Amino acid sequence: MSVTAYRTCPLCEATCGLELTLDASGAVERVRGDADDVFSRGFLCPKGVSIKELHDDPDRLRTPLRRTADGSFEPCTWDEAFALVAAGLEGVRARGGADAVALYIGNPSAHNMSALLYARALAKGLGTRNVYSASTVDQYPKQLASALLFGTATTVAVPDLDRTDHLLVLGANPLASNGSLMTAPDVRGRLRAIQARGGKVVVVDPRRSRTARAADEHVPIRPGTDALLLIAMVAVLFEEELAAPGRLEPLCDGLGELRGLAAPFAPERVAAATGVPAETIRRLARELAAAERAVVYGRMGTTTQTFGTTASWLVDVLNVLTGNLDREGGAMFPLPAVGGSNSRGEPGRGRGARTGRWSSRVRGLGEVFGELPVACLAEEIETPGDGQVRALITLAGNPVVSTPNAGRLDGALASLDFIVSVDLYVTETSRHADVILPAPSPLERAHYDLALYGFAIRNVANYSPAVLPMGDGMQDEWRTLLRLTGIAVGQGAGADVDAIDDFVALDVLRREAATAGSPVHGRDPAELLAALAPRRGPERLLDALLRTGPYGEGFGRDPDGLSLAALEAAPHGIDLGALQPRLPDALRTASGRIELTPPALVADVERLHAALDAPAEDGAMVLIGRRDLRSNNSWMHNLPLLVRGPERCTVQVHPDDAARLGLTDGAPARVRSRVGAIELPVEVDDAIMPGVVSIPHGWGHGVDGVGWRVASAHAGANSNVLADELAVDPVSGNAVLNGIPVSLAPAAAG
Ligand SMILES: Nc1nc2c(c(=O)[nH]1)N[C@H]1C(S)=C(S)[C@@H](COP(=O)(O)OP(=O)(O)OC[C@H]3O[C@@H](n4cnc5c(=O)[nH]c(N)nc54)[C@H](O)[C@@H]3O)O[C@H]1N2
Ligand SMILES: Nc1nc2c(c(=O)[nH]1)N[C@H]1C(S)=C(S)[C@@H](COP(=O)(O)OP(=O)(O)OC[C@H]3O[C@@H](n4cnc5c(=O)[nH]c(N)nc54)[C@H](O)[C@@H]3O)O[C@H]1N2
Ligand code: SF4
Ligand SMILES: [Mo]
Repeated sequence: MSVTAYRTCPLCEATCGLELTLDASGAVERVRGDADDVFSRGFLCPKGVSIKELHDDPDRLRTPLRRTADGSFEPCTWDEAFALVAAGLEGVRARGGADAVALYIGNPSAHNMSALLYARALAKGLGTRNVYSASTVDQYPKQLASALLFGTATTVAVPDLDRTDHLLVLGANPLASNGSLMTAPDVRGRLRAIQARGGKVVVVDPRRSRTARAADEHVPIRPGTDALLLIAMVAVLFEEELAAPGRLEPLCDGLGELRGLAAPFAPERVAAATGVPAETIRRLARELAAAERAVVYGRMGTTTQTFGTTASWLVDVLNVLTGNLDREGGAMFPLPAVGGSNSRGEPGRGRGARTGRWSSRVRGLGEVFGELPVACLAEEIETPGDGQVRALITLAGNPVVSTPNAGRLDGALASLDFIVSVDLYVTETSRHADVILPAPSPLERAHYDLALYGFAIRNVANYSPAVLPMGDGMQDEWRTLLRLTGIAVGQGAGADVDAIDDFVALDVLRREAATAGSPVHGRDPAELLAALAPRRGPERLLDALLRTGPYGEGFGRDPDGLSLAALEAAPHGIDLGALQPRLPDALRTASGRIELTPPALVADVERLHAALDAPAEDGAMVLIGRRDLRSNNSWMHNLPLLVRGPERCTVQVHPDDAARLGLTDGAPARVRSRVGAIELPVEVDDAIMPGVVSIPHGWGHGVDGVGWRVASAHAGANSNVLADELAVDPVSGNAVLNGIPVSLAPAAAG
């Protein structure tokens, strides 16, 4: 007899509902899209299907590992593992202080309730300034720009895909990535619907991506020059009197200053640098202004580049100037059921963004949202002195593949005194660990998208309980994180996890009870905690947050409101409706206004002037990345379903460049940058613009000691060996992963 279970897919940001069929033994027989899911309506992609292979993967860790004298790993018990961790971390802290322990938090933690709810306790317990994450090789420029404009890092305006008539996409390829900072299952279907209702989709990208192919227009652009294109569009709006913020005008600070800032960047001046003809830039601006409901959306190509924060800012400046911010069919602010940073406390005003409260020790790059840029990690490990990093905790991250100057970081990790990795596999990173603590498979844990619903194009809430019982010898990841927290706060390896969990939950309720406007303002936190019994762990916290959230039942105040029990009764999710205008209430700037010209971004306009005056050398090549539908950063190449078919880790080169450089389709090329070199097959392809080459990230599994047998057989090369750790967006410290200067030459075959 088979059983059906429903589960939100945790593998990308789209949050698709999966329908799993299990046989009597609990083995997964089939994975399909859940046709009744309120958001995804049956959509899924090949990665969703591969959740079965992920669960069954024989290389996935099912017991803690410890390093042996000969450098290999052996299984050990959890108690043995934590005793080693306690000794390792305590030794490093005794010698070097709190900052000697670094924490790196990777991408899957954003899809994981345990990490989202408990990693902060760990970081706080460690008390280190050396907190790093995948966010500084990703979206921090967008979040920083949003925080400067609107007040918090998660007040990010997302495209109202289902109601817009005109979508201008820069540097995103949602047909491969399934969307990012735009949670939307089935982006392809939603883009087709825009076209079907007579709207237009335009994609600005150095490469004719899948999304560009599906669009009405593809505009090739020189990597790293989006900010120039965008500021020229701003200039056109002012010059041609098309700027019309409408309802928001009285709420905006800096409109006049913007006009002056943009004026020198006429399209005719930026055309050469961007590679976009002036007439095209003018038309893009006019079409955006003329469309009934339009939205500009930028992602990886606009954030992980030298003008990441400034480009992200200008995206929203265009949304404001065309009257499309916070209106239907424009760029809107979701109101998630849980975790919203702009729905608590006093509406319409807040502390605003605070950054640079401390700086990295070696290079002096500023803190952003409590983290230091991961581009600094290797030097913080290698450079002696007070505060030198000597130990590392990695949580759901693979920085040796994912972060710049991967070769240097790989060497730096080998020099550390102690590393503990919480992961599913022995990866390029965790192979350096002294102890690896396994995390359960996605099917062994409950799920709620605490982070991603904050970026969703509809307000949705969907909870999935664990599909399968925990395997023998596994433990919940939140328990692992709290045991690490116990060690961090000096309670040692034997700390009482349940007591720490009670403390964390009580703390959440205490803060809620102290917040004016909260439905539980003034109530007794201990009594609220008792009302959540017998739940504990992430479920208890989730229930507390749902009940006190904007749709919550308020601990008895509104019987029709949300609680975890309400979500448990709705396995296909609860649709909370289309996005609604939320300004001015959602603002959390100190001024209570939209701060359109934050000083840090105004100052960066100087660099834009300099970029205009420094044209690219003839024949110079730059590297950009590329995502593939059947890949997911560094860690899903071990699944046979996803690595089938022709090799995908290739360097794509335009035919003219291939001819000029003597490169042949299928033959190996050597690609070199300031910091490293790799070899990989050439793919001659006119989809990429001349002067630009593309290599996907996340590969390079052919190193000694990884526990990925399938991935090792499809190794590819690590593109971040080429990424320069000194190249960062100076405003956010985010790494430049798109627009890396490289040279190419044929490599000796074989
Ligand atoms: N050149 C270049 N570099 C890039 C990018 C690019 O476009 N170009 N993209 C960047 C981006 S956007 C990102 S987000 C980063 C990703 O960077 P990282 O987050 O560092 O790397 P991932 O490949 O996502 O590795 C995730 C790790 O988490 C483990 N894992 C998976 N699920 C779980 C879980 O539930 N619990 C635990 N504990 N572990 C789990 C996996 O086994 C894997 O080892 O890479 C960045 N690097
Ligand atoms: N299949 C798959 N899906 C994924 C992931 C994955 O690895 N594989 N990773 C997930 C993660 S962690 C993230 S953050 C998201 C990312 O989601 P997206 O941002 O949609 O992903 P990318 O495919 O990196 O899209 C970046 C695009 O920018 C273009 N580009 C490069 N440089 C520039 C530039 O200077 N200007 C402009 N305008 N364009 C440029 C590239 O050619 C590429 O098409 O995807 C998520 N989904
Ligand atoms: S699109 Fe994303 S969420 Fe949906 S099935 Fe694929 S990986 Fe899972
Ligand atoms: Mo990412």
